[in-house]
Amino acid sequence: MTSSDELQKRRSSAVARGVGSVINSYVDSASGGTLTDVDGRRWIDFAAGIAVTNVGNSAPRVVEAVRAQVERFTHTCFMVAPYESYVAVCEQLNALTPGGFEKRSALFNSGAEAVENAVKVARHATGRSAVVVFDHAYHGRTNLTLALTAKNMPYKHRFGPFAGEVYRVPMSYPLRDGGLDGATAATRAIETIEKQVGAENVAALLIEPIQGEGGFVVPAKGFLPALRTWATAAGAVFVADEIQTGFCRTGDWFACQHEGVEPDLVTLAKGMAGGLPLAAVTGRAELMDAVHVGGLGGTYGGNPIACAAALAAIETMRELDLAGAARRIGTVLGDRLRAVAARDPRIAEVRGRGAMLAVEIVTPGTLTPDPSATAAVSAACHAAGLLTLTCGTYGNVLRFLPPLVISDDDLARGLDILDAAFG
Ligand code: PLZ
Repeated sequence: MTSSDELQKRRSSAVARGVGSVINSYVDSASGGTLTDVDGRRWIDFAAGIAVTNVGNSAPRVVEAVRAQVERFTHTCFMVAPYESYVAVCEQLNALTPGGFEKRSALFNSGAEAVENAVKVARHATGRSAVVVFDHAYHGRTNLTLALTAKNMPYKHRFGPFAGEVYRVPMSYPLRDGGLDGATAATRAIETIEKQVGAENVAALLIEPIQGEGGFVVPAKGFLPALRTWATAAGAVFVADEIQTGFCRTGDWFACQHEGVEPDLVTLAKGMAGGLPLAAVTGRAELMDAVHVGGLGGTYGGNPIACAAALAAIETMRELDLAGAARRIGTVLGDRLRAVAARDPRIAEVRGRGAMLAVEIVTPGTLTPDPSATAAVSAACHAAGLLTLTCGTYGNVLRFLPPLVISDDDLARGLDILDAAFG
């Protein structure tokens, strides 16, 4: 088999430099909680392809469903000749997402495309244009979603000008806002909106219930409910971006459920289809159905193979109670991280929920971010065969997103590597 070194050489003269990779090893195969590279090395997976393979890689039901579908038909375009699985995925999403009200869904290919479409729906339904987003937010890499994303490097740098009518307001970030309670942090955000945008101009308030790329920032309790209440009063559409938090990751089907928040629209992707590209906007029927026939779509959105995979992945999550699995993983992982934090003063905070946990790394005794220590710990994990990811506005957050089907054994071995990587 071609080695990773050889592939890396071929890559540098074939693949655009702008597309990066976390590791230089090339994957040969992957299953529940592990990857095997072309050099024969086994990796423990604490990344799940950035919270995608919640049901594991090549999950048995997903493989079977994809195989059956690929033999029946591969693509007709739902806008040309519709098929059942698209409808069935929408039915599942309408039933699973928070809120007992009547819902509709539309399917797309990527998270960014789902976010773009949530903004289209909110603007169309309200007749307003402003979109409110938060500090540290991440919503994608297309032009509109780059405007919604907060961080310059590497996402936005020299890619402007960006779409207009996007307004950024302060997030609740307990470690870095002096521990503001949720209600106070919400008041701060709302005052900014009312002063700088005007409540009556807001089409959508868009928020990740736990921020992903921005650093696994968990807002203080009460922050999301207060914003939800404000959006209702203002006639603005409350959009929860559950692209990274969704599908059992945080120990519930969706992170909003933790505080009983019912968004008007939810954006979904990643975990929903066991690794196949599929995304969705799900929400209030009167908003979704406000758009004229033909106003939403795309060639591949809701591709039949991806829909078959999603139905199988959702069935797997139900059958194996992967929300429960995420809570169990969170307990084991959290206990270990807190034990490491107790002896290592570089860890300012252990945070997250369920199987979406992280540590924020600083210069001891301060809140000064230490991205180089973060990169060094991550590199030590990689050297020992544990795939970890970093994130955060300051690049100083080490995050853990194991597949929810990871075995106790692999989880324990991964944690031993992680523990040792802190020295
Ligand atoms: N919204 C909350 O987490 C994708 C990005 C990786 P796409 N996060 C991983 C990278 O560096 O490109 C994400 C997300 C949230 C939207 C998105 C965008 O989803 O499927 O990557 O377009």
